[in-house]
Amino acid sequence: MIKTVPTKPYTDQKPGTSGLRKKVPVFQQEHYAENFIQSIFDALDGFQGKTLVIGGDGRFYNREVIQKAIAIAAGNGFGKVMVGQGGILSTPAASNIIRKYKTFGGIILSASHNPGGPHEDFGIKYNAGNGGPAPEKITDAIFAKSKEIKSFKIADVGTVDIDTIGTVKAGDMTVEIFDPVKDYAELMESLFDFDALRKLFKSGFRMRFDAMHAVTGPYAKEILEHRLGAPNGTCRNFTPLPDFGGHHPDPNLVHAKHLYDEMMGPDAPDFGAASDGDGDRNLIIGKSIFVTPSDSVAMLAANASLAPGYKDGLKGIARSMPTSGAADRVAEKLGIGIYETPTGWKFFGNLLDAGMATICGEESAGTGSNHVREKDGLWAVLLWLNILAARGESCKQIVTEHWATYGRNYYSRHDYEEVESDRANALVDELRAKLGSLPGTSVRGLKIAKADDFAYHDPVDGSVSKNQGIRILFEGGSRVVLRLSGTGTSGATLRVYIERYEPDKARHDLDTQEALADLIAAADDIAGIKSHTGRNKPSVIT
Ligand code: VG1
Ligand code: CO
Repeated sequence: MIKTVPTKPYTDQKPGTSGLRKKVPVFQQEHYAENFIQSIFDALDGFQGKTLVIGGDGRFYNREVIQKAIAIAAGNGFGKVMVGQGGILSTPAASNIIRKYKTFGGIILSASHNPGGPHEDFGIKYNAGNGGPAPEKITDAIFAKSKEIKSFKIADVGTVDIDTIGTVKAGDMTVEIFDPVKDYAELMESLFDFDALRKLFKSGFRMRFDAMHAVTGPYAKEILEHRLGAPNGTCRNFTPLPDFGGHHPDPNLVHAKHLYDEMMGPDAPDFGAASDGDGDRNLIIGKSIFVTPSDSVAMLAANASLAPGYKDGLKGIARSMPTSGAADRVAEKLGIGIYETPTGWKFFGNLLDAGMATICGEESAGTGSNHVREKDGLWAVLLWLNILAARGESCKQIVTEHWATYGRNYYSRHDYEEVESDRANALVDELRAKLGSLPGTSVRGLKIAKADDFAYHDPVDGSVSKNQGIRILFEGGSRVVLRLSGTGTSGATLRVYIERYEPDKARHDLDTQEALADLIAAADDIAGIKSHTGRNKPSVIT
């Protein structure tokens, strides 16, 4: 029943910030997906007879690749695969299943916040036995295998019914189709005070959750409306669609502008939230206040002990380097460790496994904790709700009080999307070359204290990851960070992160772009953003 099929390597299967992402037509090339899945297995050992979790965010091509993954897993000798019903499994739910059932690892099919459809994006990533994204050592090995692959092993198992819960055989391998929501909902129930949340909704608290036609819909519907009693209609766009209704399932102020507008409107609900394609990101908007993701990490960490799952406090906080320093001030006050990692959740795994960090976060709307090894959109929403219920205050009160206590980190990210790769690389190369000469010079009245290319020394395994983003640090603590995205699928995306700390309470209600205007101008003077990209403004401002 097992065939060895000859194949030729593709040269472009290098995993990025979070797995391999390409346009669907690229994935549809002959053996493209098969090659990558076989390369994952070729980079691992010891899985004979073990269990693999498989699921995805429901985007176009999900069901086809799930069938391929099942057949190749059988061909390579896995004993069992666990597949979310309908091929559905959010990224955090997959991480939970891997951990809860102590499986060997998992394959998650998603291009996350990128759009879906026949001409849009698809992705494949591998998560290891701790439930977290494969570390660089493994993704490098997968890429190396993909460049020398000669054949893949596939079992002739026909089309497996992935829509009916139960257990079937695929050749010698067992296939278990399970409810993708149940275990995750139970995990949330173990962390948060569901009684208090039920009371909150009963008291008339109004919430809007926008699943953006992506994978979080079924999870949000079950947890918010069914288990917590939020009124029918609290969740919107909750049916996962292969093309996400033609939208980008990216919960930010551009792609979730309708939610922002509603939350700023006259009859706004008390609390608004949204999640991305694969359910690991969160957008938080209170009634007439937007909470930046960097602030959200800090505020969740400062208040986490109000939720039962964190009542004993936090061991430490970790944030990616471009994320604002708001969380650092919370860690300092709590007297716990703070860790600064490169962009991408894979770098948090060691800190979480070692018990050094409890809460982690990224400026890109990703927050999570040691309950799984991925960022977790709905988890962040539920922790916010638990804090709102416990404090009995509005989101806006909590935010303004936080700023008054810790100061405010004005923060924004400017993205220049689909820039020609050569032009983006030239910008980075030129900037890198002059980093040594920048300290001591002034731009727009701002004195540069330090300029470097961030390198991460993992305190747990000693590994070093270089070139993780260029930092320009000004005297007084303001900074600009520039890096190229590792999740895009056409051209290059330049990300410019801008931050300024404001201790003065009287200056906490400025417009963010105005508060950062001198730094934005300085970034252009230093890096030549407009001239290199040929753009006079960013494609997306968050
Ligand atoms: C982006 C974000 C990063 C996040 C990654 C995956 O990466 O900046 O913080 O971890 O997406 O998120 P990049 O390399 O494009 O900047 V998800 O929700 O798309 O898996
Ligand atoms: Co995501």
